[in-house]
Amino acid sequence: MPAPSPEQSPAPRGPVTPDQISVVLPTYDEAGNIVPLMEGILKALGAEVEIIVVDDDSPDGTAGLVRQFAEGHPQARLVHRTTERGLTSAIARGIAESKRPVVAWMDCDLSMPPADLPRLMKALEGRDMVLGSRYVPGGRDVAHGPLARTLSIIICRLSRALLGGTVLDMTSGFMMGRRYLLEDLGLIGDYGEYCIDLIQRAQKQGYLLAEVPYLCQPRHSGQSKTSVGLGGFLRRGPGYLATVWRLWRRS
Ligand SMILES: Nc1nc2c(ncn2[C@@H]2O[C@H](COP(=O)(O)OP(=O)(O)O)[C@@H](O)[C@H]2O)c(=O)[nH]1
Ligand SMILES: [Mg+2]
Repeated sequence: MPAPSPEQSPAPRGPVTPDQISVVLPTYDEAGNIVPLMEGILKALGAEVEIIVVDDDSPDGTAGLVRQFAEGHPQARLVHRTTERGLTSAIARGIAESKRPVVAWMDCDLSMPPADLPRLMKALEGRDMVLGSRYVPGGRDVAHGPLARTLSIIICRLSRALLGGTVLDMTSGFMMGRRYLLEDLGLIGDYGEYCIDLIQRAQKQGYLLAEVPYLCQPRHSGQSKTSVGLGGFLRRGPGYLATVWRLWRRS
């Protein structure tokens, strides 16, 4: 389905307010991060926002902390999965659980500052999807070492060179999109690959995207689920390259 023209659906790209937004938080073992993150989201966007945590039965008790938090904060709710595992499917589940016209999602290790959400919300006016970017002017990655940063930049540059489009941070994962786009395109692929795939298909369909610079911080507490550096690249790299190849072949 081509991108909606302004006449077709009411205010498809109108200004966005927190009561229109659900923030989806995919968690696996984020007990040391999830409460400060939820507090940061409520501080940044106010009490009207909705928070949906999708936890895959984390052994560190993340789910229990969310339940406790939700008792005092009705904006927050937990989706506790015990038979499914995976970042992309957790985000897709959160989008399906939300009933609001705008859905945001972000990593839950405090590498993506909740204080930047209002800037994404502002940038969504006149657009269909926005993403936090490490690679536009003003953006930076201080979370990963030089090798991981270089490998990430290579993947992003290669994606853009082969797939076209204007987006620099093709593996952002810090996103805010309108429901019609998310329902039209859906999420395909594991881990960060879904991001390359979603951005490429959205641009190809004529949806309007924008990047908002942010400073990607080191993980606050707990372990990375992808392991950085060469190990992470060898584990995740082939999947990214296969996704770029698949999209390129189809483009
Ligand atoms: N629900 C769910 N979340 C996951 C899973 N794997 C990773 N995550 C979450 O995905 C986000 C990114 O993971 P992270 O370990 O920070 O990846 P890195 O930044 O690439 O090192 C974090 O919020 C994780 O808790 C999973 O299997 N299920
Ligand atoms: Mg991380």
